[in-house]
This record gives sequence, structure tokens and C-alpha cells, in this order.
Amino acid sequence: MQHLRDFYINGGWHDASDCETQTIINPADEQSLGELALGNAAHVDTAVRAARTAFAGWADMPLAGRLDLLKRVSSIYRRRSDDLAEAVMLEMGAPIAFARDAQVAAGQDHLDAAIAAAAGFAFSYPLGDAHPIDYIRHEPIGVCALITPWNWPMNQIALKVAPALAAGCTVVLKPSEMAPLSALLFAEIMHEAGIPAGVFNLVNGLGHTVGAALTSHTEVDMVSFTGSCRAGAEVSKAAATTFKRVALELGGKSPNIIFANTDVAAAARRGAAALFCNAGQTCDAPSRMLVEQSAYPQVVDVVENYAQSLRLGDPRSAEVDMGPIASERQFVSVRSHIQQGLAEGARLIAGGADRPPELERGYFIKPTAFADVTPDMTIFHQEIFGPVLTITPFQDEKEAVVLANDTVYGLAAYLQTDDPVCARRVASRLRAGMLMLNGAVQSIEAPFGGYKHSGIGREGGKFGLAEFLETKVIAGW
Ligand code: TXE
Repeated sequence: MQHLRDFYINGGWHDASDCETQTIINPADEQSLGELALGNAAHVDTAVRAARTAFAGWADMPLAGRLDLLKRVSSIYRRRSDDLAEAVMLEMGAPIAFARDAQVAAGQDHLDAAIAAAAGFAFSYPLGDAHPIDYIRHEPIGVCALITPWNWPMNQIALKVAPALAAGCTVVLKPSEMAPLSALLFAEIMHEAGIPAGVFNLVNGLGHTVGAALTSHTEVDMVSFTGSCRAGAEVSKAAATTFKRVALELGGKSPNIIFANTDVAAAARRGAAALFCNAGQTCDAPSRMLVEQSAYPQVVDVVENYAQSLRLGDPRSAEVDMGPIASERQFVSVRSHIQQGLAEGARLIAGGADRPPELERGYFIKPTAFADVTPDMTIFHQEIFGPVLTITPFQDEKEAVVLANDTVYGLAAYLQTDDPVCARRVASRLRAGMLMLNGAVQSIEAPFGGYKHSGIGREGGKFGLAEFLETKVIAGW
């Protein structure tokens, strides 16, 4: 793998071979994929200053010029999709078909959606007839630090880089230190597209060093972060003293309410499939299934059969539905949640904490489901971020809403019912940023983000673009 010991700064590859390194581990076989250079505050400073110097020219470039460049990025990204998919598979264990058709494809979709959103965005306009002298301009906020995680690496990078650049901002990207391979290919793509020096920079490193240096740097105007609530809180605190704008996309424990009046088997299967895809490592996964009592035994049955039918194994194989968990740290954490569920008395209906016997190496966890999970249990509340589904019965609509909202998170909520009046009533009572009714999936232009501890701000389409803009009024225009 090229560039593991380089950072991309000011339009070129910056040799970082004298830095400390971290071994990148393939979660499917626990073997080394290479040594990644870990940057420090001095590298961050160099990258941020390059971004600051480039800002005026990039922000002044007509929108069409910025979008032409992003279109070149999009077309090179398309051409290099197989390389990106291979990198995602190696670094975080996604099965190759899923890596290509979901993980890398999502990045492509976000690149194209950001271009379309910016092309149709009203960056300036008179305030209105009642205020003829006031003119509104939305201007790029400045230098942005973009900090991304390992679970959907290309999705999250494209979802931040593309709108930031379209808005006229310059950026320093710090990808996850656990999944840096696809990010380095992304920097190669930016370089080949001809991104002007300093507009896009990448520094690899750890959260408490490179991440912290970015969030406290006086020349950074905004931090857009996706990751854990723990790190999100640290980012907010570090950013506060220099009054940066902070956008946070954090965790979730999203409820999936299934009423008995719907096609219960289809709803249960769909819910389980959505949770187990990407081995449960998706922030808006429907990880808490809430089921109307009369449909409960049937749902438990369907989930049990579905979980047991999934094929776990080598992500290089086309015959595999689920790969390993992305890292040893996550592997340990997910297994301890499963053990906790057992200790607290939840009924294990599929999977468990033991390694699958046929997979001695790699961070594999069997698709796991617990029934009879009650709100006093830890697994009902904590984000597990692995292939672990909980199922809880409810008596009526009122109890379903109370259970669904009984969480510090508010990212997504899923609702299955054949009664449209009930669907709208319940949808309006759920405290979450994204509501999916009867298997509908939000469009790529829709706002992505959550209430409560799930974060601050929205990504995607025109909503994501707006996060990177300041608002100015010019009176007397
Ligand atoms: O996340 P971290 P981890 C949740 C999920 C998972 C848990 C832990 O529940 O089990 O978080 O995952 C950078 N200042 N999500 O430990 O540490 C870090 O280097 C600045 C949900 O891997 O938050 C990496 O680039 N940056 C989530 C990024 O934050 C810091 C996706 C994510 O790492 C930092 C991932 C600091 N002080 C995990 N500390 C989602 N919302 O999709 C860390 N980082």
C-alpha cells in the first residue's frame, strides 16, 4: 500500500517516515496490512496553514469552477471504485460485494449529491419585498477540520469533503486511524483531479493528538466530526475556546416499532437485515426491535431463523453475508455486551459471545439476537455497534412510543404499520432526526443527523452544504 508513511499537504505527499507508526490490522485474519505514520501537532499546523493560505482563492473561485473539479473527483472515484472497495474490505472487514455496492457506492452518491445540491443552492438573494435593501449572502465558513470514523469510511469522507469544498471551504481531513487505506486512495483521487494546493489536506493520526490539535487550532473555523459520543464531547470542549462551529454525528440506539397489523414476517426480516448489514456497525441501525405483543412470538421466530441463516466468513468471498467486526477493540466491546445481556437475564435466541468454531482467526462475532429485553437492561440502552439485536414486546401504541423514546439517542426510528393515521401520529411523537416508515429509505438529498446525544447539525444534500456556510446580510444593497 502506497503512502502509509505520507500525509497529503499543500498539493503534495509529505514524507512522514520519521513519525511513530501504528500497525494496520486486517480484521479478517489479524495480519498486518502495514505501518501507518501517526502525525502530531506540527503536521496539523502545517496542513492548517496550507488550508488557510488556499482559502481566499478557493472561496473566490466561481461555483462552476469548484463544481467542475468535484465532477472530476467523482469520475476518477468511479474509475477507482474497485480499488476503494478492496481497501474498505481490508481495513474494516466488509464483504467485498457490500464494500463495492454499498460502502463505496454511498461515497459516490454523496459526491454527486453534493455537486447537485450546490448547483441548485441559493447562495445569495434579496431578503424579500418587505426588506428591499437587505441582501443575503451565504459564504464559506473557512478552514474546516473533518474527522471521520472507520465504519463507513468512504461514505463519511465524501459526506464531509464534497459539501465543504462545494461551499468554498478548504479542509484538513483526519480519517480514522483504524481505517486509513481508503482515505489515502481518496487523497490520490483528489490529487489526480488537480485539486489546488492547500484546498484538501490529509493528516493521519490518533484522536487525542492529531484530532485534538485540529479541534483546538486557532486557524480552524469549523470541525465536522463523526464518531463516538465520548470523542464528540471532547471535540466540543476543545472547539469552544476558539468559538468554532461544531457539527457532530454521533451514536444511536434506534427503535424499530412493529405493529401486529402489518406483514409481520416481512417487517421482522427487513429489520433484522438492516441491523446485521455491515455487522451492525452503522450509527442509524435499527438495533432495538419493539414488537406488539400479539405478533411477538412470530417476530422472535423470524429473527432467530434469519440470524442463523446468515453466512459469516472471509470478506473476500462472494458467498459471505457478514465479515468480521472492524477491530479487536470493537470485538472485545461487542462480546462484553453480549455477556452482559446474558448476565442480566435476556433470552439469547441466536448467536452468542463464543467465536464461531470454524473461524479461529479474525474478529468474527455470530449474528446475535436477544428476546425479552427490558428497559432496565444495559443492552436496551447502550450502543453496542455490532451484530446484536434486542427484541422487546409492547402492549399498545402509547407504550411503544415511551419505549422508543427511552434513550439518550435520537438518530433514527423505524415504524412498521398498515395504519397510515397511526404511522403519522407515532412518527410525530418519536424524538429522532430520521423516521423510516414501512421499509422506506430516505433519499440521498435528505438530512442525515439526530436529536439529543446523536449529535448536532445535519449532513447530506442542501442541509449538509448549509453547515459549511456563514450567513451575511448586506444592508443598503
Ligand atoms: O470511536 P472514536 P471509536 C461509536 C460506536 C463505537 C464507539 C467507539 O458506539 O462502538 O463509538 O468507536 C477520532 N478529538 N461510533 O473508539 O474514538 C478518532 O481518531 C478529536 C459511532 O472508534 O470516536 C477517529 O478518527 N478526534 C460512529 C474518530 O474520532 C478524536 C462511528 C472516531 O473515533 C478524539 C464510530 C478527540 N479527542 C464509532 N478521539 C458513528 N456515529 O457512526 C477520537 N477521535
